[in-house]
Amino acid sequence: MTGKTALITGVTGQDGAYLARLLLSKGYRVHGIKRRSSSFNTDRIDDIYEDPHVPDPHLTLHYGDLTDATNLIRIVQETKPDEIYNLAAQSHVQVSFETPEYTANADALGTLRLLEAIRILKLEQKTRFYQASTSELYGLAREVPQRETTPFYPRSPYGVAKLYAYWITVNYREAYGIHASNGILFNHESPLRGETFVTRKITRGAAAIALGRQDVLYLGNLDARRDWGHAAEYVRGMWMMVQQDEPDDYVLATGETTSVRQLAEWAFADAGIILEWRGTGVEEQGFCAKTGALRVAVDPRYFRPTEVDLLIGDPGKAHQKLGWKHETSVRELVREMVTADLETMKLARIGRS
Ligand code: NDP
Ligand code: GDR
Repeated sequence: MTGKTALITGVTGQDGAYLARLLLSKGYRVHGIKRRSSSFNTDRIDDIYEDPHVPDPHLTLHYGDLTDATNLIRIVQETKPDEIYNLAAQSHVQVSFETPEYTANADALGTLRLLEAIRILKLEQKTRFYQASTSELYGLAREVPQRETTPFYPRSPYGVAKLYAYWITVNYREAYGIHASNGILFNHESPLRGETFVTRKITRGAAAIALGRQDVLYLGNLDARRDWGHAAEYVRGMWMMVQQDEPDDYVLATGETTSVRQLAEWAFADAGIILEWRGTGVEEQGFCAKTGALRVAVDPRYFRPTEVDLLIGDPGKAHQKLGWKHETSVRELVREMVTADLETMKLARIGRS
């Protein structure tokens, strides 16, 4: 058991929930920053939540926001963490086209605020820093597969904000000697994935259609290809980066790429529906092979002003230097997510009856 203290921003998100569990299992005291919201936003961590009246809790939540520098400085001062994992972000690429300024404030300047907190509090030699960087930095990919040395060309306000966060992390490492690392993570998913990202939208949609709760699932670009892995394995990679003697930047990926169309086919098959595609482009539709009912349609509202067509990562450096490797295939991941969504929806029905 380590006896270390970690601070996780974005602890209520998909990765925050998996990382908090991992660190607790290793004996860390975990502090998490959660946002004030008008309804509960801690669903993903309710099972590890500890009553604040318990003396010396393992998990402590603090209200905070990446756009609030004084709040961040106070939390870092109070917790004096050995490790900070900066996972908080406005993380939806399409939403970043609607809220570009906020996305820059939270995702780019939020990272700067945390690094400055370390500097202001003179914790440069104590506190290690992990930055949640992303394959969206590659955008219009200049090399296939993408690796640590591939040039960046982001294609969204989200990607551009994360580009600043990437480089300010590198700069504070070089300028002030902070043990600061970037994990350039390709898409990673799980049953805890936010409902509006395409994998979860598809697995929930397939489950709801199979259970007769929904008729048609509307999607955007079916041709987009992503390198999808399992979130539980990727947070282990984050931790491994922070444990290295020297800080550095690493790609985490599976090295396999899959189209949105293929992912939908698998998810519907796992829910008991074989899809047959007809038409092309915005006219493309997916029908149930057995009944002929329309099940998937393209809605251009989900197209992005600038799209990232193809991502596939080369995790060779992480494999060599960290000993990290993905285990779950995208096919297994889809099955796990559909199974979980079917179970949740069936339970919700029992709860209502
Ligand atoms: P989620 O969207 O599931 O979680 C984001 C977290 O950030 C939530 O806890 C959210 O709070 C919090 N948050 C959002 N805005 C703020 C803010 N202004 N101040 C404080 N907290 C805020 O993302 P993931 O868990 O999937 O991703 C974690 C990180 O990794 C993100 O930075 C993302 O950009 C990055 N990333 C993710 C990848 C993926 O495939 N999942 C791949 C590469 C990078 P709330 O719950 O209240 O919304
Ligand atoms: P992404 O994930 O943009 O890669 O960012 P998302 O699941 O939103 O999109 C993946 C691809 O699917 C296409 N797509 C759709 N996307 C959504 N959300 N909804 C749809 O209906 C739909 N139809 C097709 C998209 O156009 C895109 O090409 C995720 C986030 O977790 C980021 O925070 C993270 O940095 C990157 O992964 C790596």
